[in-house]
Amino acid sequence: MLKPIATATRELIRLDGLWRFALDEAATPEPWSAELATALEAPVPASYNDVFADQAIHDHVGWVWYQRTARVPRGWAGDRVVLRVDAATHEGVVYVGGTKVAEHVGGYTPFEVDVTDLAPAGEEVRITIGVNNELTNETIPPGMISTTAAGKRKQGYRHDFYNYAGLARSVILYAVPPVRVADLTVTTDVDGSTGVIDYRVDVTGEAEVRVALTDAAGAEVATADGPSGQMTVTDAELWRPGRGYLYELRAEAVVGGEVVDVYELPVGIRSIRVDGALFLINGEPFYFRGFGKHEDSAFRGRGFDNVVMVHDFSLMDWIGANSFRTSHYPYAEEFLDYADRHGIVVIDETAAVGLNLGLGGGFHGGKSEPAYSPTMFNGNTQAAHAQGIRELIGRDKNHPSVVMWSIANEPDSIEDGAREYFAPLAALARELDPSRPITYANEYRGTFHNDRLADLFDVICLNRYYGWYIDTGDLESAALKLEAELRGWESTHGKPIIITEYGADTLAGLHAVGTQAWSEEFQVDLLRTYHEVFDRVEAVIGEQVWNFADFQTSQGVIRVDGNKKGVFTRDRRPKAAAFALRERWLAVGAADAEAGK
Ligand code: BDP
Repeated sequence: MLKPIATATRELIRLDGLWRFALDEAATPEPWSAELATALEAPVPASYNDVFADQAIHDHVGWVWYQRTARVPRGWAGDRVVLRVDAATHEGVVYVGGTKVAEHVGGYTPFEVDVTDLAPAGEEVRITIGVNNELTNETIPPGMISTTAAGKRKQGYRHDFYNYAGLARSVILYAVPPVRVADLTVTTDVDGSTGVIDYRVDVTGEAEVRVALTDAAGAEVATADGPSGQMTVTDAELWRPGRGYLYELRAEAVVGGEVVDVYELPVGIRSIRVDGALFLINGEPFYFRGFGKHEDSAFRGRGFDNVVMVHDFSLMDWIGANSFRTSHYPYAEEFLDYADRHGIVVIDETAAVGLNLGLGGGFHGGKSEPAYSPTMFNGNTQAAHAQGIRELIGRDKNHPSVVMWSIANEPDSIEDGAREYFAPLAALARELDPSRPITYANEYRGTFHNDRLADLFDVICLNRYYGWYIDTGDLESAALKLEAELRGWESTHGKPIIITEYGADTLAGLHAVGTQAWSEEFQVDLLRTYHEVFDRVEAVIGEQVWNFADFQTSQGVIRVDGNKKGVFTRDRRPKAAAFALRERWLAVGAADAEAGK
């Protein structure tokens, strides 16, 4: 799905700003049919939960309503007008005037609809968007709704981050020509010093297709005709980690010799391969240094904010990180655009987190029923998961920064049914994108002895908490168990291993001379202990600390105002571990640079 952009033939307006806002119970039965009667105004983009000083809004379970008017620009006459919602978490329904125009399930991927007939050029239209935050055993991520003793509806879930909801990303109205470029798919490879670009252009209507590639200085370096084909660039400037060189692919739809539509896509030429236990980018072994992150900040919840994003990338640069995982859902596409331009490597994850009854926030939970069963994670869950994979790949397939798809975080990988659930999903991801490796992030109960999924994937990603949830405070035992386990995975699978989570909750400002869980010194010691092991095990090709920053979770006895495993606090101040990581990562980065990587 193409990101809306402005070109010579396309225009867009963002409907960001303040929208009228009401909880469903405070609204009339058909809130779309008239002006929403409310005193509340909610910012878009933002999660609504932390914006108001109102516990009922913070804890709300169910539908909320956003509404505003927008004037369709006069100049759009003759164009198709499309309304796009970048994210409605977790389910959205859209009305233009009194007409329902779109419904969508899945809180972290965009949806759009042609509203030309209801939004004539020059007219003002009323747009109403309903957003529902409910999670069930058949949604991705899953959850469960109960009623409290006091009679209130309560949303439970098995993932360790707050269920922020609302319109967390932009809402966009845009104009495109009736005959147009509908989608573009680009994959690249490297052959010696030649860059190879395979492209496919899908067109709405009847048109010829012309394609041209320009370099960063604007010089045309290759052209092609036809809806699909190959272009080559001699002496190509490659997209590399740390240097996000981008060409631009310009796709034109041509009717009777006239260019009726133009779409421009940044293209990074690079190759990705897994070879034995190596992860190769442009034929060079790549070592992942970085974090599992969250879209999370004060007031905004999961709301997209350029300030927070640029600051986070700046801190990642400062600390020497070269990569991150979009744990545990697809992030705003702006993150990938930025990573493309700056050469940051991304593991792109679906929202499939919490498909596991044996875990809760990293803890071994009480488990009473099978995970993969008609009443728990069933065929409908799997269908929603498949749709999440389609939408993730559909949106992000052209980003050079994305080097691997992670199709789930910590699902149950050991029970009956796990393989039947995951094999078709792994096959689907491969079919949709044969050009990238796939993985899933494994939790500690799935060992190299009993895991039933690893062979379906290319890279083994492990989330491990020795010294924290297991053997708390005992780093000697942690090192022994970690090394034994990594060597086991290495010898049984012979695949690359990335530790996609390791870390310790740490209270900024708590210091201790001796070993003391929660202190800043302990976080430093735990990370160092893991690093010593990683450096001894050859198959380990990456370390991503959990987490970049402290983040909000649901309330619970193991969380104090959220998860504190951040290397930075929630307001992005460094804990001691930030300096320790910086020392290690800048040294490794410098060694890589010297070796020409
Ligand atoms: C892992 C989860 C992650 C949690 C982390 C933790 O993948 O989302 O936040 O544990 O407990 O199980 O900190």
